[in-house]
Amino acid sequence: MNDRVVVAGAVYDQGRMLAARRSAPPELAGRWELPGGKLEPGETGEQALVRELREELGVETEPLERIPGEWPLAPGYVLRVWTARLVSGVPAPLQDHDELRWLGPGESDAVDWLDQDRPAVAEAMRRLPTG
Ligand code: 523
Repeated sequence: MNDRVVVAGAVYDQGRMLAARRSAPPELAGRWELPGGKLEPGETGEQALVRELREELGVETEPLERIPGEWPLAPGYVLRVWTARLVSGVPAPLQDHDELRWLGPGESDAVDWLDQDRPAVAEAMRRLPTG
């Protein structure tokens, strides 16, 4: 049985990485994540990521690299994460989120990440481009 894939992006801009606070469902609300969502049939991971970030944040992004690994979510779902570059737009919490925050080097512990996002967040912060 194949797990369904949830994609998420570590979006970089000006030497910082974007964190998003979930507003739903109740058991996840208030926790912070790398924004993203479920892969739809026929999409590549990169295509799903670009679509989800457009829908949820109103921005255009370019995927950079996949962070190696895959993390279990609710039964039947796994999380895959890419780094991405902000191409245009200013991120806004249009869906699923009620707050956004840009984190610079050393600031990743400033927010309460979902447990399942933490390994990818740590690696994405290590890869944070300077400037
Ligand atoms: N996660 C998660 N971390 C993370 C994301 C993007 C998602 O743990 N960085 C979990 C949260 C949900 C599931 O993955 O249990 C689906 O994510 P969601 O709700 O953001 O996916 P959508 O937006 O595709 O969901 P629908 O609105 O239900 O289609």
